[in-house]
Amino acid sequence: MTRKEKAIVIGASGQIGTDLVEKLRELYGVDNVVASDIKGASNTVMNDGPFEILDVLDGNKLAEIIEKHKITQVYLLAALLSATAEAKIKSAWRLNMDGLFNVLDLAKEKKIEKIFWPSSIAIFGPSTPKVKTPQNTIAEPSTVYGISKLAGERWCEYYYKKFGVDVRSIRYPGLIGYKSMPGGGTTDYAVQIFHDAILKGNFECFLGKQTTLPMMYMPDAIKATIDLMHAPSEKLSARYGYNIAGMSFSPKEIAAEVKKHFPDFEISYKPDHRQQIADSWPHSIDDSFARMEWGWNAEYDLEKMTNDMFKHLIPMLKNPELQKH
Ligand code: AKB
Repeated sequence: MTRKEKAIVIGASGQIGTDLVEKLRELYGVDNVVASDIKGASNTVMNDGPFEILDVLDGNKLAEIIEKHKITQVYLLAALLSATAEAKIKSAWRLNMDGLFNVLDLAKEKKIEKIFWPSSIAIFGPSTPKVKTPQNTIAEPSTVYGISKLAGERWCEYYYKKFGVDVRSIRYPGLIGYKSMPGGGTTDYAVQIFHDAILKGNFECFLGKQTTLPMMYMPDAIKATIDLMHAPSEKLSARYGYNIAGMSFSPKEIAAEVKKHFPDFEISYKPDHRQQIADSWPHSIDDSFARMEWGWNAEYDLEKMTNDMFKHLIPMLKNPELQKH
C-alpha cells in the first residue's frame, strides 16, 4: 500500500479484524486505516484511529463511508462462521453473499481499487481428499458456511475475470490468537483451551480427541494477508482463494502441548453438533501453490505457537488491567 492509499477493515471487532487493524495501522499510519463494524470493537481498534459503525448489507452507507474516507482498499471480514451459520442459514447466506456483492460492485464501479476477502478450508467437504488437500480438488461443502464461501470464491473469480476487479483471497484454516476470542466457529476450541488452562486448569472440548484440523497462529495469518495484498497483481492467478497451511493438530495433541506448561491440566471430551462440521473438513492442507506464486511460508508450529500464546495470555488473564484489547 502506498501512502496515498487508504484501507477499511469491515468486521473489525472480530477475531481477525482486531489483529489486522492493529497491524495495518502500524504499517500505514493510524489515519490511513479505518476500522468498522456493525457494533463497537475493542478499545484499541475503536479509540486509536478512525472507526465507523457499519452494516455491510447497507450498500448506501458503505458507499458513503468509502467516499468520505477516500478508501482505496477494502478488507471484508464480516461473516457468520460455520457453527452459527448452521443455526442461521438465511442470515448467514445473506451476510456472506450480499456483503461480498456490495464490495465487489464498488470495485466494479471503480470506487475502490483492491479487495481482500477471506475464504476458508470450509469450502472443502466430505468428498475432498483429507490429507494435504490440494489447491484445486473436489470441493463439495456440506455446511452452510462452506457453501457460502465456495460461492463467494466463484464470484471473486468471476468479477476478476469479467470486470478486472483486483480481489485477493486466502482459505484460512482455524485461527488462534490471544488478542480476541473467535465466535461461532468450529475451530474455536483451540483458543478457548488456552484460556481455560490458565483460569480453570481444565477444559471440556466440543470435538473428539482425534479430530485433526488445519490451524494457524494469528501472526502467520496476518502476515499471509498482508503479503498477498502486497504481491504484484500479475503474479496471482488464483483470485478465488489460496490454500495456506500452518500446522495441523487434534485436541489430544494440543492438550499434550498445554500440559507442558500446566502439568496438572486436564481435558475431557464432549463432542456436540460441531463434530459433524469438523469431520467434513480436511486434516491438512497443501499450500505449495501459494508458496510458488507469492512466496508464502508459515513461521509457527504447534510448540512455538503454544509458547507464544501463554507468554502473552498469562499476564493478560491474571491481570485484567493489561486487557486493553
Ligand atoms: C470456523 O471454524 O468456522 C472458521 C473456519 C475454519 O473458517 N474458523
